[in-house]
Amino acid sequence: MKLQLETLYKNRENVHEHFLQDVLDGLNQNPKHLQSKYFYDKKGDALFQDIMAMPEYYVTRCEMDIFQNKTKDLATEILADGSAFDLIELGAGDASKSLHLLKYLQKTGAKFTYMPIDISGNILEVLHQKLQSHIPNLDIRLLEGDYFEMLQKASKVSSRRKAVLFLGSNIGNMELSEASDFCFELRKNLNKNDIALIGFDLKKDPHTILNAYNDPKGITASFNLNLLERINRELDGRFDLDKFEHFQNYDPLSGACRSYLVSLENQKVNIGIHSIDFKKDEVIYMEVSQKFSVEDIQNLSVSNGFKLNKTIMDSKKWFADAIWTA
Ligand code: AVJ
Repeated sequence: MKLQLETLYKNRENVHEHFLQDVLDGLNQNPKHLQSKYFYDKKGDALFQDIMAMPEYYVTRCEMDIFQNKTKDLATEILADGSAFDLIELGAGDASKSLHLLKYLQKTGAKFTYMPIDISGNILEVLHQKLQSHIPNLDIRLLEGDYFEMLQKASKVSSRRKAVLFLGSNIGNMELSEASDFCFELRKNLNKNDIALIGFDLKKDPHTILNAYNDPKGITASFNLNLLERINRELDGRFDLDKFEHFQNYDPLSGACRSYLVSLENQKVNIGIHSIDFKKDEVIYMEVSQKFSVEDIQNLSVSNGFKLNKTIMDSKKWFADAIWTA
């Protein structure tokens, strides 16, 4: 296996500075806000694994159903005219879904390089090990960093046709306007006939959705609270975790499923030399997990210059992988 690790973050100091600045900016806003991209440190990665194993969290299983049972449909779209290509995965994580696609593509004899991009170097290491044992002859190039910076990097090192995967309803973690901006930016980074394959969690029974983010064991709560712990660990924060409580909400009209941490009392929290005031019942808005209708998906593609090729759903029709052509 050929392997190269590209990273923007050779300089760890730099990462730390960004994290601190984003945290302070977010907590000085009204309403207070923390960015969910910071959930994924080592402990956050592990907690997300626990979330995916919960019976209530259907999202991963539904998309897995597509990747296991509709692999051929996915591959046909990606192989397109049969020319060599780069298969770029944004936010690859442990790539447990794409593994099925990679194996299938490998078997067809297709000529391609797999380029997983993830913000977590830690998870890329795990992924590297896994790919080595599962698909020995896979051409792979790991890219650690932000999506578009790494997408541009990918374009610099190769001029082949691109197929970009953005799975797992990761697009749902953006506000709708941000998701649209993201699609526009993605389109700008692609050439005509390149492909985007994007995973969307679909609007469905509101109870089913709320339960997936409001589990009785409190795993999702720990996942949220871990960001405060991370601030304590990495930024010399003094959050008392017992003084914040997870609150989840799903609005079936907008499709927004949002998580918050509620301050249980008036309190002042120090972060290094800085200090932030919280009123009792004041919330920190943590994350949106946006749900889409098939029509929402169509609008998103067309309004950002893509052609909607095909939408592939799981057997329950709870999740959709949309394939767009630039
Ligand atoms: C990683 C974005 C797919 O929003 O469903 C799971 C993250 N947050 N439970 C999602 C998450 C709380 C997850 N994604």
